[in-house]
Amino acid sequence: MPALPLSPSPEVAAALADGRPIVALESTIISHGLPRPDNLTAAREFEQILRDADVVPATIAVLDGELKAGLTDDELQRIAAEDIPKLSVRDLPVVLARGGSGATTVAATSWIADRAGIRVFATGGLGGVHRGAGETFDESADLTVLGQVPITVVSAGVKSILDIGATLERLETLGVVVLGFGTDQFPSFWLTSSGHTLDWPVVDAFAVAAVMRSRDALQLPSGIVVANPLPLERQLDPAVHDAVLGQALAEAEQQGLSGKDVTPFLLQRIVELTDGESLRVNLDIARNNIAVAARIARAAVEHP
Ligand code: PSU
Ligand code: MN
Repeated sequence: MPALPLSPSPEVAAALADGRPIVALESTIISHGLPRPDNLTAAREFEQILRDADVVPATIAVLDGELKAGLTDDELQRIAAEDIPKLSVRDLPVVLARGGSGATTVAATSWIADRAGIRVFATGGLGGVHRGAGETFDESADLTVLGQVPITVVSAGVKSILDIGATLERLETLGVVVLGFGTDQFPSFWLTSSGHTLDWPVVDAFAVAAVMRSRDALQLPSGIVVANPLPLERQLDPAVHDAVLGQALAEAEQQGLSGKDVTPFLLQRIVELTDGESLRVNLDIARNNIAVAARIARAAVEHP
C-alpha cells in the first residue's frame, strides 16, 4: 500500500507517543463557518482552550498535498485565508494526488483524525440531512463517515437550517451512537433543544469514555456523537432565530444554491441578519464543545 502523507505536528506526535490527551479540531469551521477576521482569532482561541486544560490541540487540514494534524500559526493563517477550498472525504484523494490544500469538514477531519490515532474531536455543529433532501438527496457525508469511523465528536447537534428529525433517523440507520451530555434533549445548535428527545443521556465525561470502551470492545466501526447544548440562558433568542431562519432559507432557494455552497451561505446570511448575535452564540457553542471534548479526552486517557 502506498504510504499515507500524514504528518502530525511535533507536539501531536509527542502526545501520541506518550498517550497524552489530544482533541482534533476541524478547519472548515474556520475557513467557511466563521466570518473573517474573527475566524483566525477563533482558531487560535480554540487551541488555547485545550492547552489551558492540558490537552494537545490537533487542528486538521490538508496543506500542499499533506494531511496535517496540528498546525503552526502560519498554517492556521492559511486556513483562515479567503481562497481555501472546503474538502469532504471524497475530495481527499484528488487533492492529495495534486499536492493541493484545503480545509476539512467534519467528515474529512474525522477520517484523518482516526488515521492519526486521535479519538476525540470537537466541532460546532454537524452537517446533516438538508430540508428537501427527499428531492435533492443533499445529505452531508458527515453522517456516513461517522458511521464508518470510531471517533467521538462533541457538537451542539445540527443547525435548524437542516431537517433535524431526518438527520437523527439517518444517524440511527448508520449505527452512530448519540449521547446527550447532561440532557435528554437533542440541541439545534443555536437553541438548547430541537424538541427531539434522546434515548441516552450521560452524566459526565467518564460516562462517555465508558461508552467508547464498550464500543471498542464490540469492535463497532462507528462513531459517537456527544450532543452538548448551550444552557438556556446562553441560547439565541428563539423569536430572532425563527425569523432569520425563514428568510435565509428563502434567499438560498431564490438564488438557486445547491451542494456544498448551501451551508456556508446560510451561516453567513444568518450572521448578517442577526447583526452578529448568531456569531456570538456560534463561538460560545464551539468553546463549550471544546471544553467538554477536553474532559472526554482526559477521561479516555485515564481509563483506556
Ligand atoms: N454546520 C455548522 N457549521 C459548520 C459546518 C456545518 O453549524 O461550519 C461545516 C462543517 O465543516 C461540516 C460541513 O462538516 O459544514 C458540512 O457541509 P456539507 O453540508 O456540505 O457536508
Ligand atoms: Mn451537501
